[in-house]
Amino acid sequence: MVAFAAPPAQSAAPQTATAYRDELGPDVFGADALGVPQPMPVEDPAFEEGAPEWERVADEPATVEIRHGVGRGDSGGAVVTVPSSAPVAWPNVGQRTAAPPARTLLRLTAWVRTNEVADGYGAYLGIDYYDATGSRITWSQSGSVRGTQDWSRLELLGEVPANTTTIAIRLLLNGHGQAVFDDVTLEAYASLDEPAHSPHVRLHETEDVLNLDVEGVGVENNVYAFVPGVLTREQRRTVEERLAVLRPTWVRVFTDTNWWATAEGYDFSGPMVQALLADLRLYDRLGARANLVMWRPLDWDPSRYGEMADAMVALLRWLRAQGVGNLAALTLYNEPNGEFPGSPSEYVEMYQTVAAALRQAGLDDIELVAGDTSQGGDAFFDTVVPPLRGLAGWSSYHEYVDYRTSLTIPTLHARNRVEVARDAGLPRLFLWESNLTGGVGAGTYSPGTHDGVLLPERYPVALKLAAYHLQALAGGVKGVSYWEAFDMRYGGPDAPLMSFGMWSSAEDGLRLRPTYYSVQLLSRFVRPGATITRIASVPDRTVLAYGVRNRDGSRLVYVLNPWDREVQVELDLIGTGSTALHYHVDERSVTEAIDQRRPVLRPQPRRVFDGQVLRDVLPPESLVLYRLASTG
Ligand SMILES: [Ca+2]
Repeated sequence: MVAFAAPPAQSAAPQTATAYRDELGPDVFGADALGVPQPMPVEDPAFEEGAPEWERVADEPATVEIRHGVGRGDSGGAVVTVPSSAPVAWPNVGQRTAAPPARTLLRLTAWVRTNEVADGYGAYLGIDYYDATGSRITWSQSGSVRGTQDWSRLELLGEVPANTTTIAIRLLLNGHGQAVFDDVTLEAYASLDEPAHSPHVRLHETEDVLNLDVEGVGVENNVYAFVPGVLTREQRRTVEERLAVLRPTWVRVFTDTNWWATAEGYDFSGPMVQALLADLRLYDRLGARANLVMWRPLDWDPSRYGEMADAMVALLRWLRAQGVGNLAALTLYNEPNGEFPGSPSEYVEMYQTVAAALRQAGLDDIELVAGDTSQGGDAFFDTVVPPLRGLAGWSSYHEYVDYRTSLTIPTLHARNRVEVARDAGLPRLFLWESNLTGGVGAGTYSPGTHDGVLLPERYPVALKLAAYHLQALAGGVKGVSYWEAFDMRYGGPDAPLMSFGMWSSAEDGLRLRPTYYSVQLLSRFVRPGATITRIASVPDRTVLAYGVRNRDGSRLVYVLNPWDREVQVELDLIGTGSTALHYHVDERSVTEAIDQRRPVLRPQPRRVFDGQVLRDVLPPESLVLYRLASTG
């Protein structure tokens, strides 16, 4: 994440909580497709008239002007200028309009050109949602553009929350510099059907393939936890035992060239490289492939790309010489849209240099991961991923979802990234960092709290994250990864505690959290090479249900009930499966496992069912897994 992300953009007005319900219920349902849009009216969308409907929002010395000659093709445009003496805020040009019904999906697009935009989120689009009293309920925002870039198109998808009476579209500059906007469009799609509880649901397994050859579920791991002395022997054993239960298919690990590249040459004997070695050996034993992230490279300069490539090759060779067998991917820069100091073309050049060095060293079985952008990094992703076709093996992005909002936009965003990656010729897209966030005090190191409880300690958060991961995989993302395995400090004992973990820190007794069990139910059983299949549901949008076929022939069915009431299901299966091993997470079973400090979820008694129809009752707010076996 998170640790290194661009500052999140927000608007100045405070937000009320009226849009938010429980994180479960209808809010776990995403969307498969957008449908056909209808244009919504925008006055003077090309800034040719300076229409009074455009509000100009800026505090001096920042300015907002609509004028001729600055837009596309010398037409009119809107210019937001923030001199370096001005505070970084949210100056914008905006327009209000009556809101369409709740759950309507909106698409706002505009073109933007930037000049030396720095020190903030950048130039971007937003939609504010207001209730009848004029209070802002919440907002949606697009990705952003920073630096100096010629005309590019920004796009925002938003979902109208309940109780919205007015919306305002906004073209903003958060940072210093200048942004020019032009050619605004606003469209509304038909509202989605409201999900609803039904006491009885009929499910039919189909042969429809939703995603082929998926990689499964990975975790992020912090090398600092493996520095000698940070964990006791016993704690280390506990960590290993829990990771073994999770069986992550991938691990993503940060590295810093300062750990081994010194003025005198490479030195692999330092504590951080030794910790990296211990960490990678552990995951290697667990069968997880490793994605190394060159997180903090040498002092950055394009003239030193060769030196950077040599340092990475030296590390990879040394790790292999130590018997580390799971090195499979390499990412250059975490969240480069916020962290990479150069231009997109310099980023591409860096990948070209490192790709050539890997090839020359015979290390090109280690695949490069391109993109790896944080929220708001779509414009960067769209610029740098296509030129890396043929050089990188993977594309990647990160997403942290507000725990209170519906999954509609995040699931559509996953589908949008899948499409872009496919068009760019890098169709293997990994959601490399993901979690829910947005609690009180959320930020770089914490997802925040709700009613004083850290989000990953909340059972509803665990279930909603599983809903998100299932739908991202069904939407075409090849793998998802959880940020991050357990609470750890980045650095020494006084460094900040990263508290997104599936269990708490060593100093807090390594207490297990509900997310550990929901992640486990996916990571243990969805294996590399799996196919995700569609399960048809009548009625639709009462439960989430997906089929999984693993390469070894094992078949799984996941059904998620987000309601606070039971749902009876009748599941029509293909073929003649006749028994099912059956696991579930619900609040009771998870609380019991945590109280007993028991890392493994126990299966329920094996169910024998009559012919092809499995009948069951889903507990309230539960995720149920059926592992099917043929007896015939
Ligand atoms: Ca114009």
